Amino acid sequence: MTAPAPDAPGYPPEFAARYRAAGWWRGETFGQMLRERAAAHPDRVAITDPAGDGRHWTYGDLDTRADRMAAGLLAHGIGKGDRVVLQLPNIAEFFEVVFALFRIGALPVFALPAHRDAEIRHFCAFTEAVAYVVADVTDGYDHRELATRVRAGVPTLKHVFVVGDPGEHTALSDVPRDPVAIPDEPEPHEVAFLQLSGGSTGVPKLIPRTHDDYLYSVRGSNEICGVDEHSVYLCALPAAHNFPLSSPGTLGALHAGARVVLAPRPSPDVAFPLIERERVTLTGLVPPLALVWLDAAPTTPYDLSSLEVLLVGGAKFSEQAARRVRPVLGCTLQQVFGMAEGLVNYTRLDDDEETVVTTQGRPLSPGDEIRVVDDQDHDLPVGATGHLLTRGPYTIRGYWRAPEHNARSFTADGFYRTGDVVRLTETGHLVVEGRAKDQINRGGEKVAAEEVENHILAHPAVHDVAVVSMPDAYLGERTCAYVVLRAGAGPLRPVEIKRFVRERGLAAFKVPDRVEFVDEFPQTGIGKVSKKDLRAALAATHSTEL
Ligand code: J2J
Repeated sequence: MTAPAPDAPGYPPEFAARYRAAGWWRGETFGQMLRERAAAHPDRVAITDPAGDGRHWTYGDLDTRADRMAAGLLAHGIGKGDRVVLQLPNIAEFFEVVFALFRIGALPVFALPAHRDAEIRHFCAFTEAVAYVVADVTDGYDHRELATRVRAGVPTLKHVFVVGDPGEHTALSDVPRDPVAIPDEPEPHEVAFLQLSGGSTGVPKLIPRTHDDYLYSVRGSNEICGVDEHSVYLCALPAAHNFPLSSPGTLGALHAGARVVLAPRPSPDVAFPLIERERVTLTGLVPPLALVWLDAAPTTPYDLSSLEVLLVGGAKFSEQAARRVRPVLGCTLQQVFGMAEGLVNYTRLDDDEETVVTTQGRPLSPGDEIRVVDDQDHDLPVGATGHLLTRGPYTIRGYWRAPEHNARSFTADGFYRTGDVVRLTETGHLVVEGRAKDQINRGGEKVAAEEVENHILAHPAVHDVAVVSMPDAYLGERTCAYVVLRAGAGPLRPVEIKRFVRERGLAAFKVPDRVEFVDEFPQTGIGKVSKKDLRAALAATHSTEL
């Protein structure tokens, strides 16, 4: 009898030994990290949350709150290995809950605020989550109602904790208890949380990250981005996303003993006053937001002079826009090409300007192994464009509970197939040239074509569908759904398809931006839909509209 596949494929022992010997994995957990920082400088502010009347939590406050929340969660029967789906906006409670879960060894599943019924139901059901944590109402949307619907269909889901007015659920503020000894503390090599993959398949895959590997990526990022105890990091993107969480992000800032400032929204009207008031020194943005900031900065009355570093990543930042960062914002640009699965590349603070504006950086770690290969997995010479494969001390060896998918997404010797098409320069920097995965990168928000296609296919009048990217001046790409209707199905308007998708409970950013009805798709030689031809048709017909 063969043993059941583990939930999370681990690092082979010889690699783990090498990563420890190199000092990359230090045998520390996130819970211990916060404990040490709180002991070293209890009165230093860790988190500034401008919501409401504004709150400043010191390292001592955060540590105590995490302990009390951990005790309360244990009292609710939540313990090591349990999954807890977390869907919170950028508020201080996010960190209170995350560190409490880290301490008891329960695994946060990092949902995004934009997710709706379809995604949340999947995360809760697939992970057999025991709890779901939400804020009452965000941006006019009532998450308590969503929680009620999800709970009705997911038998494992015993608790819904709500920040604010709990309605029929439990108020998060009622959970904390007097601290207790943690019965079974997590080990550094164990999985700390499940991050979401951008994905190219029917449902998003879950990414198991360990304390050891993630702490290394955070520490390494701090070194590269110059984060120290004097830094002030503005969290402008959704806190749960891998980029603002770890590159170097809020966890980097907390690791360095620095301060995190939470922006409820990333727009200049919210972020610029916060930069001035809190003397923010660095932040991370996706390219469309960076463009908005670049346009708003010249006329802003706010003083942005404290800003030293702007990280831009998540999607390709155009060279033209990259060149404007220093003159307009007066700070250093760092391009970051990262992925929740692991590998993160940064341009360095001392790279020359040409490298900073024309490349997406080089790997964080000397332990990152990079291969650029052709369609048959043969290595290509430096300078040639091909598929990026990677393996290293903070890149996963497999998705959570996905053995078949893992066999496709990883090589036999453990390299992750990123789905990105890149070119290496002589200096070891990477230039992202395109993508082989069936995904649309909508300004940093990833849309898996197959996921949206499956929802559209559920429409009774739809015979077939292909979702592809179309070029967009602001977002880089938007989504277009080509739809073939069933014979005899009445004429349909694009808005009806969009509404149908929205009503199935998909995040708004996945609703197709455009719907085109066609009689048939262009075919490849082997009878598959040619998405390449569909994309080319869109580029030809719509590029003049941009
Ligand atoms: C082109 N494509 C990029 C870039 C990511 C830091 C920064 C970003 C992410 C992230 C992250 C890109 N130029 N600069 O996790 O820690 C595309 C690639 C990549 C995918 C990963 C981090 N930066 N991309 O974006 O898991 O296609 O992580 O494989 O959301 O985004 O997406 P995600």
